[in-house]
Amino acid sequence: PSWTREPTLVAGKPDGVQRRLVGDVIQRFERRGFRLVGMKMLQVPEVRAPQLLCWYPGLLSGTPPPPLIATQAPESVLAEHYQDLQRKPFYTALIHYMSSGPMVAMVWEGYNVIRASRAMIGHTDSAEAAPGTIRGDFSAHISRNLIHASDSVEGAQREIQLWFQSSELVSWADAAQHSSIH
Ligand code: DGI
Repeated sequence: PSWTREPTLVAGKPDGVQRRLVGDVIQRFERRGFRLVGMKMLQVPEVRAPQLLCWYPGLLSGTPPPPLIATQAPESVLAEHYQDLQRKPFYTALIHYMSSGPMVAMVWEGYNVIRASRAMIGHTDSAEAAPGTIRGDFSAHISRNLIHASDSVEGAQREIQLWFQSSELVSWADAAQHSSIH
């Protein structure tokens, strides 16, 4: 099926907080009619990008270096969050950036919110992100793209469990549906 009601994880990344764009993100999701069921500000303990390139097998043949951060800090929530990217050349810089300042993590629910939020945030690469999307309106570089949103039902479940305790999520109904209004 192409529709779901599963909640999704959306996070204002450190540059989103620094640039005071979190409110705009929240407003876009609220106006779309989605329901905010969890939100918190947090900072992952800072992970420094290594300054020196050490020897590693494959250095001479040009093979990209192994992921230094992932092997050193497997307990890091970011290492788990970006587990699929640990072999990418930009991984270390990505973890460094994500731990460089506070973030705002949110859980949103609503009809097809996972797919809709991907459309709202826009393409990963700012240069490809359509005007009108969050990245297309505010981001100028792929490595500073302001916002995260889960990209699948399985990913959303995994990420919500990773970033939130179940006690931090609040289930609520629209007040207009309450028969007790008087
Ligand atoms: O789900 P997305 O954030 O849209 O994209 P993703 O899960 O493929 O990548 C996670 C983040 O990693 C992305 O938001 C920015 C960063 N990233 C992805 N591809 C590149 C990248 N950063 C750099 N510098 N270069 C890349 O090619």
